[in-house]
Amino acid sequence: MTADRPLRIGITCYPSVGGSGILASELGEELARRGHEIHFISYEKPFRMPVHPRVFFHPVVVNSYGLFKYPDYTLPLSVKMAEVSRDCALDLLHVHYAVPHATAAFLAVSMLPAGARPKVITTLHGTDTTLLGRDPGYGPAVRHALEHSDAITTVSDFMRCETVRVLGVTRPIEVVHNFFEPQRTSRSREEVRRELGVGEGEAVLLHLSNLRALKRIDLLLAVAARLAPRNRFKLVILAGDDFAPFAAEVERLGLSGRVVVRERVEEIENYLGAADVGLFTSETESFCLSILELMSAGCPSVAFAVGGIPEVVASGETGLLVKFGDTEAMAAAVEALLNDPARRAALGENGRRLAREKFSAAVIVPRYEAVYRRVCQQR
Ligand code: GMT
Repeated sequence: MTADRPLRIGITCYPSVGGSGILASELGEELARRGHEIHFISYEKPFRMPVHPRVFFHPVVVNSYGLFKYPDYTLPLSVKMAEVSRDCALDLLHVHYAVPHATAAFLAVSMLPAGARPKVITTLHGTDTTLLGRDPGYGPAVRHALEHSDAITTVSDFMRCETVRVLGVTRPIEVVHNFFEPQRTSRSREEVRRELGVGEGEAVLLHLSNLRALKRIDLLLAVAARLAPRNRFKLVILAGDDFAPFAAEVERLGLSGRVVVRERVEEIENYLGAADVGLFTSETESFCLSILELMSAGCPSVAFAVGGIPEVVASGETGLLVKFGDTEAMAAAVEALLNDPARRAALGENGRRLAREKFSAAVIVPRYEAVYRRVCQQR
């Protein structure tokens, strides 16, 4: 019955700036373009939620009660998931990031009569396994929700192995890498560089992240502080959160004139197009969507070889990877690229090609559709 008709799909993700929410939003947009009906269910509209006649948003309202010290989101989310599933006859709920979305989906399905239950697909994005999975207060609940999902996917082979190792999940976990589809830029490279105050002969090192502790902004700034001469670069940070806590460290390292911050930027393509080298210092990443975003713009990145990053970056071919924590080696790798524009361009072009061939919507979205069709056919 669902062999090729458009599907009605509920998507739940964190709406704040973060790779999993961005991926879920872009997936919703691509699926809507392919004819499916998409229902986002979350406490706010996702950061990059598309505007499309087949895309709908269902807010989850969380009331606060004096009795509770901590407000609960899981129950109102599960009730909304059940309500939307029933009212919109959803075929499936695709939840991004397990905590608490997979548990809420499990509850939602249990609230519905047999025959009106959507299938549940859980996509693991990172710290739902690597951090919360290890937490005795969360791990068993994450494992339980995964064991009851109709399909589990994750964004890298690293994450698949970690999920098996940390949570002991026995169900098959399918690796569906992240994708990125760049939008057209609305400003030229020169205009953006002018806005950023980039001088003649200066290179733009670009970092994009939500600045959480594991992004190791301390190491990012330490690498920038090692680069010589100082007047050859601007470190541009597109921050998904408030950068103020790092201002003192910028000052202490004498980087005040070198670091340019833009917070919660929506049109990232303009900035991607203005970059010369991407710089990433995370201590772990399941994938690192930001590196892929830069690759799509033909810009190579330097990063630590952690987590799933080596699945995204072929070191020496599409970017450069160094051992975690070695800020000296990382600074040397950045300087090598700054000193050799031809190599930079070659790595960038290789990256752009790889992004298109391996990590584009045309390649990845049909893989999600195949998972959907498969679970919808299961009784
Ligand atoms: O798991 C997290 O820490 C949050 C999550 C997010 O929402 O940004 O990040 C993960 O998902 C992204 C999209 O799949 C990946 O590109 C990031 O590498 C991953 N972050 C971590 O693993 C730290």
